[in-house]
Amino acid sequence: TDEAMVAFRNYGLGQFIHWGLYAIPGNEWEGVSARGGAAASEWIRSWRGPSAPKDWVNIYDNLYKQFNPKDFDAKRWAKQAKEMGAKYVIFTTKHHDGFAMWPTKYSPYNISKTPYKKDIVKEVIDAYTAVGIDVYLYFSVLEWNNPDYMGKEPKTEEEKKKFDKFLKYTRNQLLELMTNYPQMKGFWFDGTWDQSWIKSYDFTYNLEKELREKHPGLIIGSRFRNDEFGKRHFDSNGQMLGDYEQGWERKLPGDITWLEGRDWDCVMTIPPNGWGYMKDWSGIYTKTTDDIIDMLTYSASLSGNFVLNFGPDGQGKMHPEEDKVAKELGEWMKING
Ligand code: JFZ
Repeated sequence: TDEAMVAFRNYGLGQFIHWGLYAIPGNEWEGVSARGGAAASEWIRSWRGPSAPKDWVNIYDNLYKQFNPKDFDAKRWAKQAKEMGAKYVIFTTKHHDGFAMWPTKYSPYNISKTPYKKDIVKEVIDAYTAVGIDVYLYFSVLEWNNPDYMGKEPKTEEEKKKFDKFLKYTRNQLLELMTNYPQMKGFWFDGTWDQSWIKSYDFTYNLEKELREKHPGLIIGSRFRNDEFGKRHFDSNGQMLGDYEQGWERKLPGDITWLEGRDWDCVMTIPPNGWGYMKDWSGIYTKTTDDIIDMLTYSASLSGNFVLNFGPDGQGKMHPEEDKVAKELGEWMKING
């Protein structure tokens, strides 16, 4: 609806949170850094090569048995985001590893199976909503550990059956999220770069329609139905996809002709790459609060939302450098926001 879009346009500053099982290793395992093998810490499950621990995928897929964040307090996060001046938050409900941070009925690989047990998505939504911050849900369609997921077009009858099952599963989870958390404002889709997904045009077209019908005012980014990097997203009829362009990731739009008639967001990390928790920030160039303010004001001048990422650790605490930027940015926002 227009009203929801007006709210989106007025956000200016948002917070992204990448939190999941990848927070436990924090881009290293038993003292060995995965930086060479998996550039982004939330991609550590795909750590390969000689530095990777033996049986790594299996170790990773069992990390959920240790997930019990003793310092997690969604209210503290929400307070920090509020003080920073964020008007909306995007929270990872499920990243590429397939682990659900809510107790989904559709997969056993979810938060209820951890020692923590409680519904983290609910805690985040309740805490942020209580302080007046809108909540968007990050959702990766791609799932590395789902046997029904294929990174290619299904060809054989068996593959087609699997793929169909996967599409139904995806639909179920999205409807479940909207039903469980009616306060949610939108989805931030990811992992739709897989060709078989993109080509099942009818499915995504119909699903987007259904999601909108069931949740009036729902905001969906351009990536749901296509994810060609560095391009504006259109469907085969030349129709722009989604409510806003999700194209700019860790970079600001250079070619501003792209922005004509289009709302947009830019999501940004403080380290060069890596969205999940990284223990060791030494030896990398991290953005200063001044860098962030430059990017934020540039985005605002072109009517885009700037979304700053945080990757809490396995216990639920932000990295000290993130705390510092949040505090300094908040001081600036109080005067200039
Ligand atoms: C994706 C994820 O793979 C990553 O882990 C993180 O969650 C990030 C927010 O999104 O990575 C991407 C997706 C799209 C682009 C680049 C990285 N892109 O459009 O350039």
